[in-house]
Amino acid sequence: MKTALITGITGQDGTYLAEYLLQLGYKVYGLIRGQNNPKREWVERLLPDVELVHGDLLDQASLIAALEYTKPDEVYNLAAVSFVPLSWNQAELTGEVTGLGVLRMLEAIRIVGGSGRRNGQRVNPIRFYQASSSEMFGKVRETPQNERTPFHPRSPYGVAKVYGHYITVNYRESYDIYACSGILFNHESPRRGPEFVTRKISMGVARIKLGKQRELVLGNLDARRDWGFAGDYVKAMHLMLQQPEPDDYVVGTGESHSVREFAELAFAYVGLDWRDYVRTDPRFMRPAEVDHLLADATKARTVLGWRPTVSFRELVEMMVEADLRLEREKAARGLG
Ligand code: NAP
Ligand code: G4F
Repeated sequence: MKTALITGITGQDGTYLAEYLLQLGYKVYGLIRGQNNPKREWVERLLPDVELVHGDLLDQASLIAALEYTKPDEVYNLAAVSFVPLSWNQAELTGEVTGLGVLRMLEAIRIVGGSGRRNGQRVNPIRFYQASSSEMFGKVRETPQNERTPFHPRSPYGVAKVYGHYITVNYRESYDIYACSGILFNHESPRRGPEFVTRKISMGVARIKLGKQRELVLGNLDARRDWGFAGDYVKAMHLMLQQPEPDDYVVGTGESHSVREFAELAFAYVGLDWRDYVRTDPRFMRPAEVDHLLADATKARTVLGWRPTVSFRELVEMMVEADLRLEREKAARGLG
Protein backbone atom coordinates (compact mmCIF):
# COMPACT_ATOMS: atom_id res chain seq x y z
CA MET A 1 0.00 0.00 0.00
CA LYS A 2 1.39 3.41 -0.99
CA THR A 3 1.14 6.45 1.26
CA ALA A 4 0.36 9.99 0.07
CA LEU A 5 0.47 13.34 1.84
CA ILE A 6 -1.75 16.03 0.30
CA THR A 7 -1.36 19.72 1.17
CA GLY A 8 -4.46 21.80 0.37
CA ILE A 9 -6.72 18.91 1.44
CA THR A 10 -9.62 21.32 2.19
CA GLY A 11 -9.51 22.76 -1.34
CA GLN A 12 -11.34 21.67 -4.49
CA ASP A 13 -8.52 19.51 -5.85
CA GLY A 14 -7.52 18.17 -2.43
CA THR A 15 -10.86 16.42 -1.89
CA TYR A 16 -11.02 14.95 -5.43
CA LEU A 17 -7.42 13.72 -5.22
CA ALA A 18 -7.97 12.20 -1.77
CA GLU A 19 -11.05 10.31 -3.01
CA TYR A 20 -9.17 9.07 -6.07
CA LEU A 21 -6.12 7.88 -4.12
CA LEU A 22 -8.34 6.13 -1.55
CA GLN A 23 -10.06 4.30 -4.41
CA LEU A 24 -6.62 3.18 -5.61
CA GLY A 25 -5.89 1.76 -2.15
CA TYR A 26 -3.56 4.50 -0.84
CA LYS A 27 -3.16 5.47 2.78
CA VAL A 28 -3.95 9.20 2.55
CA TYR A 29 -2.85 11.98 4.91
CA GLY A 30 -4.03 15.57 4.52
CA LEU A 31 -2.16 18.59 5.83
CA ILE A 32 -4.49 21.01 7.61
CA ARG A 33 -3.64 24.40 9.12
CA GLY A 34 -5.04 26.53 11.93
CA GLN A 35 -6.73 25.64 15.20
CA ASN A 36 -10.28 25.83 13.85
CA ASN A 37 -9.99 25.55 10.11
CA PRO A 38 -13.37 26.79 8.78
CA LYS A 39 -13.16 24.39 5.82
CA ARG A 40 -12.47 21.36 8.01
CA GLU A 41 -16.10 20.27 7.66
CA TRP A 42 -15.54 19.88 3.88
CA VAL A 43 -13.14 17.04 4.60
CA GLU A 44 -15.06 15.57 7.56
CA ARG A 45 -16.81 13.12 5.23
CA LEU A 46 -13.41 11.74 4.15
CA LEU A 47 -12.54 10.92 7.78
CA PRO A 48 -11.34 8.54 9.12
CA ASP A 49 -10.16 7.23 5.71
CA VAL A 50 -8.05 10.35 5.37
CA GLU A 51 -5.95 11.18 8.41
CA LEU A 52 -5.35 14.89 9.04
CA VAL A 53 -1.98 16.18 10.22
CA HIS A 54 -1.31 19.73 11.31
CA GLY A 55 1.03 21.90 9.28
CA ASP A 56 1.37 25.14 7.40
CA LEU A 57 3.40 26.04 4.31
CA LEU A 58 4.62 29.08 6.27
CA ASP A 59 6.16 26.87 8.96
CA GLN A 60 9.21 24.82 7.92
CA ALA A 61 9.39 22.70 11.08
CA SER A 62 5.74 21.67 10.75
CA LEU A 63 6.42 20.32 7.26
CA ILE A 64 9.41 18.30 8.43
CA ALA A 65 7.32 16.91 11.30
CA ALA A 66 4.48 16.03 8.90
CA LEU A 67 6.86 14.10 6.63
CA GLU A 68 8.50 12.30 9.58
CA TYR A 69 5.09 11.26 10.91
CA THR A 70 3.43 10.25 7.62
CA LYS A 71 6.48 8.76 5.81
CA PRO A 72 4.89 9.35 2.39
CA ASP A 73 5.81 7.75 -0.91
CA GLU A 74 4.17 10.71 -2.67
CA VAL A 75 3.62 14.35 -1.68
CA TYR A 76 1.07 16.42 -3.60
CA ASN A 77 1.59 20.13 -2.91
CA LEU A 78 -1.82 21.64 -3.71
CA ALA A 79 -1.85 24.30 -0.98
CA ALA A 80 -1.68 27.92 -2.10
CA VAL A 81 -3.25 31.33 -1.96
CA SER A 82 -5.03 30.47 -5.21
CA PHE A 83 -7.48 33.31 -5.89
CA VAL A 84 -5.80 35.66 -8.37
CA PRO A 85 -7.48 38.98 -7.31
CA LEU A 86 -6.56 38.34 -3.66
CA SER A 87 -2.92 38.12 -4.70
CA TRP A 88 -2.84 41.87 -5.47
CA ASN A 89 -4.26 42.69 -2.02
CA GLN A 90 -1.98 40.25 -0.20
CA ALA A 91 1.02 40.08 -2.50
CA GLU A 92 3.53 39.37 0.24
CA LEU A 93 1.47 36.56 1.77
CA THR A 94 0.95 35.11 -1.72
CA GLY A 95 4.70 35.12 -2.30
CA GLU A 96 5.28 33.46 1.07
CA VAL A 97 2.69 30.68 0.66
CA THR A 98 2.36 30.11 -3.08
CA GLY A 99 6.04 30.73 -3.86
CA LEU A 100 8.29 30.13 -0.85
CA GLY A 101 5.91 27.48 0.54
CA VAL A 102 7.07 25.21 -2.32
CA LEU A 103 10.69 25.74 -1.31
CA ARG A 104 9.85 24.89 2.32
CA MET A 105 8.22 21.61 1.29
CA LEU A 106 11.10 20.70 -1.02
CA GLU A 107 13.59 21.50 1.74
CA ALA A 108 11.60 19.30 4.14
CA ILE A 109 11.73 16.48 1.57
CA ARG A 110 15.49 16.93 1.09
CA ILE A 111 16.17 17.04 4.85
CA VAL A 112 13.99 14.02 5.66
CA GLY A 113 14.74 11.88 2.56
CA GLY A 114 18.24 12.87 1.49
CA SER A 115 19.63 13.77 -1.92
CA GLY A 116 21.79 12.49 -4.76
CA ARG A 117 22.28 8.90 -6.01
CA ARG A 118 23.70 5.72 -4.53
CA ASN A 119 24.60 2.85 -6.88
CA GLY A 120 22.82 4.77 -9.63
CA GLN A 121 19.56 4.87 -7.64
CA ARG A 122 17.89 8.05 -6.38
CA VAL A 123 18.49 8.23 -2.57
CA ASN A 124 15.32 10.17 -1.73
CA PRO A 125 12.30 7.82 -1.88
CA ILE A 126 9.67 10.62 -1.85
CA ARG A 127 7.98 11.65 -5.10
CA PHE A 128 6.80 15.28 -5.23
CA TYR A 129 4.03 16.92 -7.26
CA GLN A 130 3.87 20.72 -7.54
CA ALA A 131 0.56 22.37 -8.55
CA SER A 132 1.81 24.80 -11.17
CA SER A 133 -0.59 26.89 -13.20
CA SER A 134 -1.42 28.16 -16.68
CA GLU A 135 -1.49 31.62 -15.01
CA MET A 136 2.30 31.48 -15.45
CA PHE A 137 1.81 31.97 -19.22
CA GLY A 138 -0.11 35.21 -18.50
CA LYS A 139 0.43 37.56 -21.43
CA VAL A 140 0.91 34.59 -23.71
CA ARG A 141 3.82 34.41 -26.13
CA GLU A 142 2.13 31.77 -28.28
CA THR A 143 -1.20 29.98 -28.59
CA PRO A 144 -1.76 27.19 -27.66
CA GLN A 145 0.67 26.92 -24.72
CA ASN A 146 2.86 23.88 -24.09
CA GLU A 147 5.76 22.94 -21.77
CA ARG A 148 8.22 25.04 -23.81
CA THR A 149 6.12 28.24 -23.96
CA PRO A 150 7.89 31.09 -22.09
CA PHE A 151 6.22 32.49 -18.97
CA HIS A 152 4.96 36.07 -18.60
CA PRO A 153 2.88 36.11 -15.38
CA ARG A 154 0.39 38.96 -14.90
CA SER A 155 -0.39 38.78 -11.17
CA PRO A 156 1.51 38.33 -7.89
CA TYR A 157 -0.10 34.86 -7.88
CA GLY A 158 1.34 34.06 -11.32
CA VAL A 159 4.78 35.35 -10.30
CA ALA A 160 4.71 33.19 -7.14
CA LYS A 161 3.72 30.13 -9.19
CA VAL A 162 6.64 30.73 -11.57
CA TYR A 163 8.97 30.64 -8.53
CA GLY A 164 7.29 27.43 -7.33
CA HIS A 165 7.70 25.90 -10.78
CA TYR A 166 11.38 26.73 -11.17
CA ILE A 167 12.36 25.77 -7.62
CA THR A 168 10.73 22.37 -8.31
CA VAL A 169 12.79 21.96 -11.49
CA ASN A 170 15.86 23.16 -9.59
CA TYR A 171 15.50 20.63 -6.74
CA ARG A 172 15.10 17.88 -9.34
CA GLU A 173 18.29 19.00 -11.08
CA SER A 174 20.31 19.93 -7.95
CA TYR A 175 19.42 17.10 -5.57
CA ASP A 176 18.01 14.33 -7.78
CA ILE A 177 14.65 14.58 -6.06
CA TYR A 178 11.78 13.02 -8.01
CA ALA A 179 9.85 16.28 -8.49
CA CYS A 180 7.20 16.99 -11.13
CA SER A 181 5.40 20.19 -12.01
CA GLY A 182 1.90 19.92 -13.45
CA ILE A 183 1.03 23.07 -15.41
CA LEU A 184 -2.72 22.76 -15.08
CA PHE A 185 -5.22 24.93 -16.91
CA ASN A 186 -8.44 26.02 -15.18
CA HIS A 187 -10.42 23.12 -13.77
CA GLU A 188 -13.78 23.45 -12.11
CA SER A 189 -16.49 21.44 -10.37
CA PRO A 190 -19.41 21.82 -8.00
CA ARG A 191 -16.74 22.00 -5.25
CA ARG A 192 -15.08 25.10 -6.77
CA GLY A 193 -14.80 28.05 -4.37
CA PRO A 194 -17.65 30.55 -4.86
CA GLU A 195 -15.22 33.41 -5.63
CA PHE A 196 -14.08 31.88 -8.95
CA VAL A 197 -16.06 32.95 -12.00
CA THR A 198 -17.54 29.58 -13.02
CA ARG A 199 -18.98 28.86 -9.57
CA LYS A 200 -20.08 32.47 -9.16
CA ILE A 201 -22.08 32.01 -12.37
CA SER A 202 -23.52 28.57 -11.52
CA MET A 203 -24.58 29.76 -8.04
CA GLY A 204 -26.00 32.98 -9.48
CA VAL A 205 -27.98 31.12 -12.15
CA ALA A 206 -29.44 28.70 -9.58
CA ARG A 207 -30.40 31.50 -7.20
CA ILE A 208 -31.94 33.62 -9.99
CA LYS A 209 -33.90 30.63 -11.30
CA LEU A 210 -35.30 29.98 -7.80
CA GLY A 211 -36.15 33.67 -7.27
CA LYS A 212 -33.49 34.25 -4.57
CA GLN A 213 -31.37 36.75 -6.56
CA ARG A 214 -32.18 39.36 -9.21
CA GLU A 215 -28.93 39.91 -11.15
CA LEU A 216 -25.39 38.63 -11.56
CA VAL A 217 -22.56 41.17 -11.52
CA LEU A 218 -19.36 40.11 -13.30
CA GLY A 219 -16.11 41.60 -14.62
CA ASN A 220 -14.42 40.91 -17.96
CA LEU A 221 -16.78 38.80 -20.08
CA ASP A 222 -14.26 38.54 -22.95
CA ALA A 223 -11.60 36.60 -20.99
CA ARG A 224 -11.13 33.10 -22.44
CA ARG A 225 -10.09 30.03 -20.48
CA ASP A 226 -9.45 26.36 -21.20
CA TRP A 227 -11.90 24.95 -18.64
CA GLY A 228 -12.00 21.26 -17.67
CA PHE A 229 -13.40 19.10 -14.86
CA ALA A 230 -11.29 18.89 -11.66
CA GLY A 231 -12.08 15.18 -11.21
CA ASP A 232 -10.21 14.46 -14.47
CA TYR A 233 -7.23 16.65 -13.57
CA VAL A 234 -6.33 14.93 -10.29
CA LYS A 235 -5.82 11.73 -12.29
CA ALA A 236 -3.16 13.52 -14.34
CA MET A 237 -1.38 14.54 -11.09
CA HIS A 238 -1.26 10.91 -9.99
CA LEU A 239 -0.10 9.67 -13.42
CA MET A 240 2.83 12.12 -13.39
CA LEU A 241 4.23 10.51 -10.23
CA GLN A 242 3.98 6.98 -11.69
CA GLN A 243 6.44 7.60 -14.57
CA PRO A 244 9.99 6.18 -14.53
CA GLU A 245 11.48 9.72 -14.56
CA PRO A 246 10.13 13.03 -13.21
CA ASP A 247 9.06 15.68 -15.71
CA ASP A 248 6.72 18.65 -16.28
CA TYR A 249 3.39 18.42 -18.09
CA VAL A 250 0.76 20.82 -19.42
CA VAL A 251 -2.78 19.58 -18.67
CA GLY A 252 -5.88 21.05 -20.33
CA THR A 253 -8.66 20.25 -22.78
CA GLY A 254 -7.38 22.08 -25.88
CA GLU A 255 -10.63 24.08 -26.12
CA SER A 256 -11.20 27.61 -24.88
CA HIS A 257 -14.39 29.57 -24.17
CA SER A 258 -15.18 33.07 -22.96
CA VAL A 259 -16.77 33.99 -19.64
CA ARG A 260 -19.70 35.23 -21.75
CA GLU A 261 -20.13 31.77 -23.32
CA PHE A 262 -20.05 30.14 -19.87
CA ALA A 263 -22.80 32.50 -18.66
CA GLU A 264 -24.84 32.04 -21.85
CA LEU A 265 -24.83 28.23 -21.54
CA ALA A 266 -25.50 28.28 -17.79
CA PHE A 267 -28.55 30.55 -18.09
CA ALA A 268 -29.81 28.68 -21.18
CA TYR A 269 -29.71 25.42 -19.18
CA VAL A 270 -32.46 26.77 -16.88
CA GLY A 271 -34.38 28.38 -19.77
CA LEU A 272 -33.22 31.98 -19.20
CA ASP A 273 -31.45 34.53 -21.42
CA TRP A 274 -28.19 35.67 -19.77
CA ARG A 275 -28.57 39.20 -21.24
CA ASP A 276 -31.58 39.81 -18.98
CA TYR A 277 -29.57 39.18 -15.77
CA VAL A 278 -25.83 39.82 -16.23
CA ARG A 279 -24.37 43.26 -15.51
CA THR A 280 -20.69 44.15 -15.57
CA ASP A 281 -18.90 46.27 -12.98
CA PRO A 282 -15.29 47.59 -13.15
CA ARG A 283 -14.94 46.41 -9.54
CA PHE A 284 -14.35 42.90 -10.88
CA MET A 285 -11.78 43.93 -13.51
CA ARG A 286 -8.10 43.14 -12.78
CA PRO A 287 -5.09 45.51 -12.83
CA ALA A 288 -3.53 43.21 -15.45
CA GLU A 289 -5.65 40.57 -17.18
CA VAL A 290 -4.83 37.20 -18.71
CA ASP A 291 -6.88 37.38 -21.89
CA HIS A 292 -6.70 33.94 -23.42
CA LEU A 293 -5.40 30.57 -22.24
CA LEU A 294 -5.44 27.45 -24.40
CA ALA A 295 -3.58 24.22 -23.63
CA ASP A 296 -1.54 22.07 -25.96
CA ALA A 297 -1.59 18.92 -23.80
CA THR A 298 0.01 16.65 -26.43
CA LYS A 299 2.72 15.48 -23.99
CA ALA A 300 0.23 14.54 -21.25
CA ARG A 301 -1.82 12.69 -23.86
CA THR A 302 1.06 10.77 -25.41
CA VAL A 303 3.31 10.11 -22.39
CA LEU A 304 0.72 9.81 -19.58
CA GLY A 305 -2.21 8.59 -21.70
CA TRP A 306 -4.33 11.29 -20.00
CA ARG A 307 -7.53 12.58 -21.58
CA PRO A 308 -10.37 14.78 -20.26
CA THR A 309 -13.75 13.01 -20.05
CA VAL A 310 -16.11 15.94 -19.41
CA SER A 311 -17.00 18.43 -22.17
CA PHE A 312 -17.44 22.17 -21.62
CA ARG A 313 -21.24 21.91 -21.90
CA GLU A 314 -21.34 18.94 -19.48
CA LEU A 315 -19.20 20.88 -17.00
CA VAL A 316 -21.48 23.94 -17.09
CA GLU A 317 -24.58 21.78 -16.71
CA MET A 318 -23.07 19.69 -13.89
CA MET A 319 -22.25 22.86 -11.93
CA VAL A 320 -25.65 24.52 -12.44
CA GLU A 321 -27.46 21.27 -11.60
CA ALA A 322 -25.46 20.88 -8.37
CA ASP A 323 -26.16 24.47 -7.31
CA LEU A 324 -29.88 24.11 -8.06
CA ARG A 325 -29.89 21.07 -5.75
CA LEU A 326 -27.96 22.93 -3.06
CA GLU A 327 -30.20 26.01 -3.18
CA ARG A 328 -33.35 23.84 -3.03
CA GLU A 329 -31.97 21.98 0.00
CA LYS A 330 -31.11 25.28 1.71
CA ALA A 331 -34.63 26.57 1.05
CA ALA A 332 -36.16 23.35 2.43
CA ARG A 333 -34.14 23.87 5.64
CA GLY A 334 -35.29 27.49 5.83
CA LEU A 335 -31.80 28.82 5.13
CA GLY A 336 -32.78 31.23 2.33
P1 NAP B 1 -8.24 25.94 -3.42
O1 NAP B 1 -9.57 25.29 -3.49
O2 NAP B 1 -8.15 27.42 -3.30
O3 NAP B 1 -7.42 25.29 -2.19
C1 NAP B 1 -6.27 25.87 -1.69
C2 NAP B 1 -5.81 25.09 -0.48
O4 NAP B 1 -4.61 25.67 0.04
C3 NAP B 1 -6.81 25.06 0.68
O5 NAP B 1 -6.92 23.75 1.14
C4 NAP B 1 -6.15 25.94 1.74
O6 NAP B 1 -6.45 25.50 3.04
C5 NAP B 1 -4.67 25.65 1.46
N1 NAP B 1 -3.78 26.64 2.05
C6 NAP B 1 -3.79 27.98 1.86
N2 NAP B 1 -2.79 28.55 2.56
C7 NAP B 1 -2.11 27.56 3.20
C8 NAP B 1 -1.00 27.50 4.05
N3 NAP B 1 -0.34 28.60 4.45
N4 NAP B 1 -0.58 26.30 4.52
C9 NAP B 1 -1.24 25.18 4.18
N5 NAP B 1 -2.32 25.16 3.38
C10 NAP B 1 -2.76 26.34 2.89
O7 NAP B 1 -7.36 25.53 -4.69
P2 NAP B 1 -7.64 24.39 -5.81
O8 NAP B 1 -8.51 24.97 -6.87
O9 NAP B 1 -8.00 23.12 -5.16
O10 NAP B 1 -6.19 24.29 -6.46
C11 NAP B 1 -5.20 23.43 -5.90
C12 NAP B 1 -3.83 23.93 -6.34
O11 NAP B 1 -3.72 23.95 -7.75
C13 NAP B 1 -3.50 25.37 -5.90
O12 NAP B 1 -2.12 25.42 -5.63
C14 NAP B 1 -3.81 26.22 -7.11
O13 NAP B 1 -3.05 27.40 -7.11
C15 NAP B 1 -3.38 25.25 -8.21
N6 NAP B 1 -4.08 25.39 -9.50
C16 NAP B 1 -5.44 25.38 -9.54
C17 NAP B 1 -6.08 25.45 -10.76
C18 NAP B 1 -7.58 25.42 -10.85
O14 NAP B 1 -8.11 25.77 -11.92
N7 NAP B 1 -8.28 24.98 -9.80
C19 NAP B 1 -5.32 25.54 -11.95
C20 NAP B 1 -3.93 25.53 -11.86
C21 NAP B 1 -3.30 25.44 -10.63
P3 NAP B 1 -7.29 26.31 4.14
O15 NAP B 1 -8.53 25.53 4.35
O16 NAP B 1 -6.38 26.27 5.32
O17 NAP B 1 -7.53 27.70 3.62
O1 G4F C 1 -12.34 32.08 -12.23
P1 G4F C 1 -11.20 33.02 -12.15
O2 G4F C 1 -11.09 33.85 -10.93
O3 G4F C 1 -9.89 32.15 -12.40
P2 G4F C 1 -8.40 32.53 -12.89
O4 G4F C 1 -8.04 33.92 -12.58
O5 G4F C 1 -8.26 32.08 -14.30
O6 G4F C 1 -7.52 31.60 -11.92
C1 G4F C 1 -7.85 30.24 -11.71
O7 G4F C 1 -7.24 29.44 -12.68
C2 G4F C 1 -5.79 29.46 -12.65
C3 G4F C 1 -5.31 28.57 -13.79
O8 G4F C 1 -5.15 29.34 -14.96
C4 G4F C 1 -5.35 28.95 -11.29
F1 G4F C 1 -4.00 28.89 -11.25
C5 G4F C 1 -5.87 29.86 -10.20
O9 G4F C 1 -5.51 29.34 -8.92
C6 G4F C 1 -7.40 29.87 -10.30
O10 G4F C 1 -7.87 28.57 -9.97
O11 G4F C 1 -11.24 34.04 -13.39
C7 G4F C 1 -11.32 33.58 -14.72
C8 G4F C 1 -11.56 34.76 -15.66
C9 G4F C 1 -10.60 35.95 -15.42
O12 G4F C 1 -10.13 36.41 -16.66
C10 G4F C 1 -11.48 37.01 -14.79
O13 G4F C 1 -11.10 38.36 -15.09
O14 G4F C 1 -12.88 35.26 -15.40
C11 G4F C 1 -12.84 36.69 -15.40
N1 G4F C 1 -13.97 37.17 -14.62
C12 G4F C 1 -14.99 37.95 -15.11
N2 G4F C 1 -15.83 38.27 -14.15
C13 G4F C 1 -14.18 37.01 -13.31
C14 G4F C 1 -15.37 37.69 -13.00
N3 G4F C 1 -13.50 36.33 -12.36
C15 G4F C 1 -13.99 36.31 -11.10
N4 G4F C 1 -13.34 35.59 -10.16
N5 G4F C 1 -15.13 36.99 -10.76
C16 G4F C 1 -15.86 37.70 -11.67
O15 G4F C 1 -16.89 38.31 -11.35
